[in-house]
Amino acid sequence: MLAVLAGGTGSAKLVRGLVKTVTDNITIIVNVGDNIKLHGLHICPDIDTILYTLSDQLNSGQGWGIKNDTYNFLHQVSKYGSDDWFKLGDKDLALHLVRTNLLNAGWTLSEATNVIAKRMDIAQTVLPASNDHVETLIDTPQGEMHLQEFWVKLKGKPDVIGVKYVGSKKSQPAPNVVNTILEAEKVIICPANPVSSIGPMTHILGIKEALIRARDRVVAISPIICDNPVSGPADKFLRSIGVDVSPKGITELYSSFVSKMIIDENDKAMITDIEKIGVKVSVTDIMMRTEDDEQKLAKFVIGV
Ligand code: FO1
Repeated sequence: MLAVLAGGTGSAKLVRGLVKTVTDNITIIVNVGDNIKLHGLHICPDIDTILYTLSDQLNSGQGWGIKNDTYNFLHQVSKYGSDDWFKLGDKDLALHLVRTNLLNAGWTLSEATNVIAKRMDIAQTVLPASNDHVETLIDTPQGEMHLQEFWVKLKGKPDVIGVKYVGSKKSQPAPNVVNTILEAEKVIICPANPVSSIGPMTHILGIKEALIRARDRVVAISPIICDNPVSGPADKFLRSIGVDVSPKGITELYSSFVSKMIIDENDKAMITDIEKIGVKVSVTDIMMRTEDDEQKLAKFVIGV
């Protein structure tokens, strides 16, 4: 069994590559720090991106939401004065509604995710990192705000002073998260935002400890090429926590629980420097532009 630690868009590409070329025997442990309650609905963007990818419903161009969706609900609620900055499609809404009803009926997020994945005919296992409330807050000169407010509503424009994982210290890993990490042949950390996708998971008591115990089998793919994030605001977040925006900085951040790092060809001059940290480095083209790239990277990850 392969274990994969995933955020949203970038992670979903690698997950799709792994499923298409390597194995269906994958358990994907997904970030919950992005989750947000809007219009009374529990929305789990990273879990949903993974579910839509595995059920072939993802709007791949966008990297989130359902393909060919419409936005009638959103237009209508905005007429009545509700917020419409978070683009919830009509088809996407169905998932949030079903999940919210299950949670309101007393189901845990893992149980709700599991039943929804089955109803989508997904063969792989999708586990929320935690069933408890973990929320990523971004500290800016305008004050603290939810990650989605920073990224979607304010388009990632405010300066970032710091990042907080509210609830992480009181949270437990969801059932099967720790044993999945401990029992997997390989644990893959996707090229996801290290601060807002991987960070909320490694700050949950028990997850980092399990990764440290599994370190020899843990491999990460750098989310940074040269000094640029592959996507999203990773650079602002990393600077705010004092981490260098480079594959070397990511390796330093991950080195207690990662024994192998995959970096891009453009960064091969850094190999010796990174290996001094005590992490083995492999080099390939890590940019996933096409499904072919996703599959090539997936095969490479399995081979290191
Ligand atoms: N990202 C955006 O940039 N704009 C949106 O309006 C937006 C809506 C949205 C709705 C449902 C969903 O599951 C994801 C959505 N995302 C949107 C993606 C999301 O904000 C982030 O990219 C992830 O949370 C980061 O992994």
